Amino acid sequence: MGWWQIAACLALGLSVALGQARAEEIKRPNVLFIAIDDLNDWVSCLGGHPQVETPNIDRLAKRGVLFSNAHCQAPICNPSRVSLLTGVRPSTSGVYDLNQPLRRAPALRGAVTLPANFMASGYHVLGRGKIYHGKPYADEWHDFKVRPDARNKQFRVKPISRLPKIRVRDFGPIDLPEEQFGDVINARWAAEALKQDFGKPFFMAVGIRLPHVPLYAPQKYFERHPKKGVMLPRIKPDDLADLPPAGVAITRYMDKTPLNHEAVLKTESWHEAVAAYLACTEFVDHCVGLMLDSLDKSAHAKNTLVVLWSDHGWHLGEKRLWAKRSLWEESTRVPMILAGPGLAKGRCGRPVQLLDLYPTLAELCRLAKPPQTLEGHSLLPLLREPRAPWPHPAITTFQRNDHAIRTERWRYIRYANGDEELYDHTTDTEEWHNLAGEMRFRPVITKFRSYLPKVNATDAPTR
Ligand SMILES: [Ca+2]
Ligand SMILES: [Ca+2]
Repeated sequence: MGWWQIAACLALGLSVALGQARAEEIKRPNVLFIAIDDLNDWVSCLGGHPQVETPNIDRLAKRGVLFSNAHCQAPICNPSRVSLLTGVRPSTSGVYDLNQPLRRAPALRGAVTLPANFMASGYHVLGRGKIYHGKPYADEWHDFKVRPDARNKQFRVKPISRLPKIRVRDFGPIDLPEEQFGDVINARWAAEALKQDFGKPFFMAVGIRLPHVPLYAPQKYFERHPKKGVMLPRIKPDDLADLPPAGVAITRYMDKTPLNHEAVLKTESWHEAVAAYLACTEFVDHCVGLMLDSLDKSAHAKNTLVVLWSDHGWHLGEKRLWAKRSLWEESTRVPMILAGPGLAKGRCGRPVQLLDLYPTLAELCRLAKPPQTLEGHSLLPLLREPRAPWPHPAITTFQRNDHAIRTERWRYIRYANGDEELYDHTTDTEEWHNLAGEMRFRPVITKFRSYLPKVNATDAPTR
């Protein structure tokens, strides 16, 4: 038995006792925790793209708090999810990239993850799909599978797009009934599971894989977006001219992969790629709807907190980038909604972080205090009053010592080599005009430098 299991057993024993005592005080809410992979702000309630229609995510937003200025802590799957699930920043854990498992990071030794904490705090903990990047830790769940129970056939498709043939970066409609898509299979599993009585509160996590590439969805979702009518994101032709060298370097990282901007232009695939992202996002919204419909009809309808989030955003040609791995708004801004009993309804523009979810759920569900320091802030003040004061910025870290700081007005970026960028969102929501070189903004930059994380941990071990 390793240190982790021993710690988990001790925590479990302790908090089972605590949990039983508390259960008698007041009923704790169930949690339906919906994780979406690579979904940027192209959902209708966030206004990121004028043609997208996401009625189910919108109706969830209407019955809770929609955080319209929410940001990931790392613009890549694994470090974003590790940060959310431990409540620890990438710059503290040293988990910056894909192949750094949570349990190999010395700074996370003994950390109790969010699902482990729910289990130790007396919840029934179950899930499907992608919650962690890679396999979940079996000892944190009563019932979990990454892969759908039924066989899904979407992974047998030959590449469709005109880009160099590689399935993992591909996009297009595939002629399969929706029942054979993994996300539908998992959403239907959740819809069924929500009909059950677990005899105690539950934490149910459902990870939806789309709109992660390959961007495959049933034909009917593509029919809504014929490529000729699709609107491309707005681009400033000389947008890169005012970037410092470290920023320019980031705009080149996709060049050696099949889905790069030159290849998209050369094969005239931009419209189709945007259409595919829109189609897949609307298909994701359909999956969210399957779960919400079932929840609404279930006995849990009035006592379930729904948390919806995406692990980071996605570029579709802005700053000639495809995918993520940048410190600009396209990569860091994420949909984040909390709706449930006793929470306010409204839109909140305060800068908040996925990192804030652990302390928020810990407070709302009265979880055990974990051994690690939670570096986010409970959102409860904003869940009660979305316009409440909020002094904290949102901080995103990309690799070691590259950080972005987002407030309501500004985005400040500082790379490890000292290069800086500054954008004023009151006049420049596209982040086209880098103001870092202008003398009049020196005081703003000086203030933002003081917000930078003080620790920049060395890289955690790889697998
Ligand atoms: Ca992702
Ligand atoms: Ca620019």
